[in-house]
Amino acid sequence: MLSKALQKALNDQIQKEFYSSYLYLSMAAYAESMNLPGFAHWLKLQQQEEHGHAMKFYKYVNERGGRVELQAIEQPQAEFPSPTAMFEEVLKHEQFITASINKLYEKALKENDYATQVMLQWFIEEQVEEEASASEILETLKMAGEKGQALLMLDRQLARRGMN
Ligand code: OFO
Repeated sequence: MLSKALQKALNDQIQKEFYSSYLYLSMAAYAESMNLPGFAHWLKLQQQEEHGHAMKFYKYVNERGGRVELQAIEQPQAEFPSPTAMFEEVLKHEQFITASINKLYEKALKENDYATQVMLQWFIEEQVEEEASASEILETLKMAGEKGQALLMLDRQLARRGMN
């Protein structure tokens, strides 16, 4: 059985994952408005992944006999100064999520909740990937600049992302 404190922390994390999903869909909408279909495609897949993260926590809380309580999701940012600025936000957000997962893990350690520690290991690994892919795109954007050919090529590259 999950402790009340851990159940609350997991419900908070479900909210953060749904917010991530909502934020990336908002970023996809921005990309569509900028005529960058490859960016939009990448962000929509990311949005689906985030939904999957939320549902992984949802399933886990239920499996442990806990109670899922969904929380309000705030309005995500809709406009960005540029695609680079948007990817700076992606990276910042992923770093925020990593910190949040780490805090959850610390809580599970303190409570000697081994099952939650094992479940969170998947997320700890996932966050390494999430930060790496955001920072790779951000670095490319910074190097290539945001004009013409280079941006178009990056957009084409992002269009090829498959579901991982
Ligand atoms: Fe982007 O990893 Fe979940 O939130």
